[in-house]
Amino acid sequence: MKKTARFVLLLSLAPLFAGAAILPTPKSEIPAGGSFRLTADAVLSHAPELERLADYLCGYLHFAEVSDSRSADGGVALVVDPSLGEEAYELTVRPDRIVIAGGDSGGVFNGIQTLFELLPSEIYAGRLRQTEEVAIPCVRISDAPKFHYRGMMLDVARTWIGIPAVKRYIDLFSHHKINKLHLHLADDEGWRIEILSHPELTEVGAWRGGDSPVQAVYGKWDEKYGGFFTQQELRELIDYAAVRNIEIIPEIDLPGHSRDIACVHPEIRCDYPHDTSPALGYDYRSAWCVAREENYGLLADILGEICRLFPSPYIHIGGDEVETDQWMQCPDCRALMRREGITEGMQLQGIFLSRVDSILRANGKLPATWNESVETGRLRRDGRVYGWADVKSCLKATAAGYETVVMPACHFYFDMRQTPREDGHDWAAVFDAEGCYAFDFDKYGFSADQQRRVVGLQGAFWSEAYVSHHPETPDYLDYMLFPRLCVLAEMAWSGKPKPWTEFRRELIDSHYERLAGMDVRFRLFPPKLRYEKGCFTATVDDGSEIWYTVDPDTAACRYTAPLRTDEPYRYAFHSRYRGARSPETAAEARYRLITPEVALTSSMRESAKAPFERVEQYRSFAWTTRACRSGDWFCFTFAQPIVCREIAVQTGNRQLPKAIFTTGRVEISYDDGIFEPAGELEKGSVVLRPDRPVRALRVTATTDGNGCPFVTLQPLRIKPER
Ligand code: TNX
Repeated sequence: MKKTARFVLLLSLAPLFAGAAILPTPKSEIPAGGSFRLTADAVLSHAPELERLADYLCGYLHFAEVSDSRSADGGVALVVDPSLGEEAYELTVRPDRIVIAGGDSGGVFNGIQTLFELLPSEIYAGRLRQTEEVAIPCVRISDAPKFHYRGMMLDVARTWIGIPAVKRYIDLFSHHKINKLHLHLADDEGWRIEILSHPELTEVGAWRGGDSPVQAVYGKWDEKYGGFFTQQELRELIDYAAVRNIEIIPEIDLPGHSRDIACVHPEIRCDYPHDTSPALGYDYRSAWCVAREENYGLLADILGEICRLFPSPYIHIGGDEVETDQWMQCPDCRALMRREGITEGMQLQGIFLSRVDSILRANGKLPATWNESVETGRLRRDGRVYGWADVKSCLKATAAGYETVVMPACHFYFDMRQTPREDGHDWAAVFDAEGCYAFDFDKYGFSADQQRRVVGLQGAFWSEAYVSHHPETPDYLDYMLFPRLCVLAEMAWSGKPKPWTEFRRELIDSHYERLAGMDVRFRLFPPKLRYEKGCFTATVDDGSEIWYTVDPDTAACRYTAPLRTDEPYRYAFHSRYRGARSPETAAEARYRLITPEVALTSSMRESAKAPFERVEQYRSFAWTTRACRSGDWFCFTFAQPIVCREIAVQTGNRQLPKAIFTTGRVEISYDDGIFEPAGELEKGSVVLRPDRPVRALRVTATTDGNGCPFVTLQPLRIKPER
């Protein structure tokens, strides 16, 4: 009886892992005959120095015994063989035992991850209890990484991402053999690391909105929003990551992106009479004054503590997107420029960089910086460059001889949206997993010499839009990261040995199951649609379920057969597989917009750079010259009353609730010229479904200020009646 049950179980597990593709692709994989039977009686033996990895493995698999002496038959052995090299490993599954030999402990860790991929995906939740034995087909896998820097950046500054979530991502990244976590710890909207000598940086600067001197920028106006890591928590996090072969590289973004610390320490800004009236008295400037000598004392305190806390040899000091006009208006900076015989803001940034560089070196560390530092001409040869802006910046940094982390936004910024109508930024590109895979050193013309300067690849998630997506739940972040991170891992670990179609197939057939086992709410590729002769057909090639909705706000139904309709714009489709979901997809007709003639008036003045006519002509957004006060308004008046099924009104930026009417009400005037309440703004926008022809539409602010020196307004998005 028992035998039969075991036989059935083996059969049902077999298709899960027999022949499953390993991701990232190993260098060599040689199948052998037979299989190893993993049972609850298995023994784990490990080299004495691998005790912590043995503990780690015991968190996932049950062993009857763990020993740090010689390996025994019928078990798993973890050994170190330095001849294999850094991070490399050999995983041998034989009928009598499994041996994971690593060049170092990182190599053993990587081998363990590959072993996990040979097991049913319950392993990731620690739910694989070998009460029934699991058969692992015999194989010999020899593997080593292409790059020793395989990184992921998380911006915990704009949206606070706390310890439990960061630990979860460390686990998820490490399952993909990612070995660096770049933590963006300070930016305009938040300071996230305790500094013992300056407790005010977190007491005050870790919070924004409400009564904080740091104003909310991305919504959450009244709520005091934030959080920070204590040094003790970070020590534990560094250790947690180290066990998982991940090094944490901290970043404090300097000398720009510093509005938060400048709100706590206003004296670090340039000293000149600055007009704060456009932001209703709020000092929106975000750069450190280069000429103020005391600033370097404060920086020595801050960076000194960071250098002592983090074992990483590099400390990232930012350097991106500095608004140098502040320096140009500062008498002290100008005097410094005269003394130094320089004329450009970038050169001033170079002076700042040199000063911070000296602080780091005095603490035994080297600087890591964004690609702008190459332009300053002051980055020393042993500094590390992170090429973010575009591919060109990576080409330039490597040509200049810098060790470079390649992460151009157009392939590696996972805050970019994945198709045009999904959430996320689009300033660099709109790309999904395939777009990430399209990055190619040869195609972009990196010479052999330049490629030698590449230390590795990195993905990034910037979080200014995340704050408005329920950051308490991981759905949005999971969706933005996966499966793009799987692609990053493939490229950084193995190069790109397969064509996209083959890799995509393996991702779906072998890795979706694992991602679901890790409880990742990842993004599926959307269903393909065909609308022909009044009939909608939807198909997927990943085994997921197809669902559809009719009209907005209706419950989803399971799609089982083609749908007959002559109103295709009413239908939207998506697919689901366990916790994963595809974006919505629909016939173009659903998204068609009309652009009736309209005039825009406002209680606020337009800025010459982005005048109101852009919005009237449905071209792009407009800017005002100051933030709004309660009572400020925009009014759209149509040349003819318009008939439509939907009007979307949006103050602020697209996909990012910044420069909005923090709160506001919307009124519509129909044919009688009287304005009637039609809705309230939420995060600066609202969708209206008027039931009569609309003559005019008015949006009125009900809160003073928005944390910016201006308001932006998007063109109306109007959908035809049908
Ligand atoms: C540019 S990347 C930035 C970030 C933004 C990001 C949004 C970089 C070094 N600077 O401050 O969050 O774009 O994609």
